[in-house]
Amino acid sequence: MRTIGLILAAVGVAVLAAVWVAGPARGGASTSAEISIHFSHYTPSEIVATAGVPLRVTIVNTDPIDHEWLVGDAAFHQRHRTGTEQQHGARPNEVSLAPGESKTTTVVFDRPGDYLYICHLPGHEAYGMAGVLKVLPAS
Ligand SMILES: [Cu+2]
Repeated sequence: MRTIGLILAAVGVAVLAAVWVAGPARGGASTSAEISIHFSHYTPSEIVATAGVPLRVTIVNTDPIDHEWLVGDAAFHQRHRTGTEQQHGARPNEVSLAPGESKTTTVVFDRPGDYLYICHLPGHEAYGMAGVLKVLPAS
């Protein structure tokens, strides 16, 4: 139990640090965020943006294996679950990361809603490699 407590404390510090780096703007929405990938999980697993406002995202892959950061709606993810595209990079909402690699992209969603970000490399989504980009209505 003591070990679990220490792990939870470490996760809490990481989440606080991530929130601080992201710099919440109005209504908890950000215009920039940093997402760390560690042990095939995204931290933070939730980021908030505003509809129509560009969000600059830096994804840091600290793992020694390839990962992806693909963000979009349900239909987008269904296509990628069955897709055969090995490398992404031509579209701002599709990022492939080599081991230890960091990349920055800028995405804009015009419609409010929840857009998942998922790694669709085999087994990664099932392992829990998913998060949500919440897009709030523009005020
Ligand atoms: Cu992955």
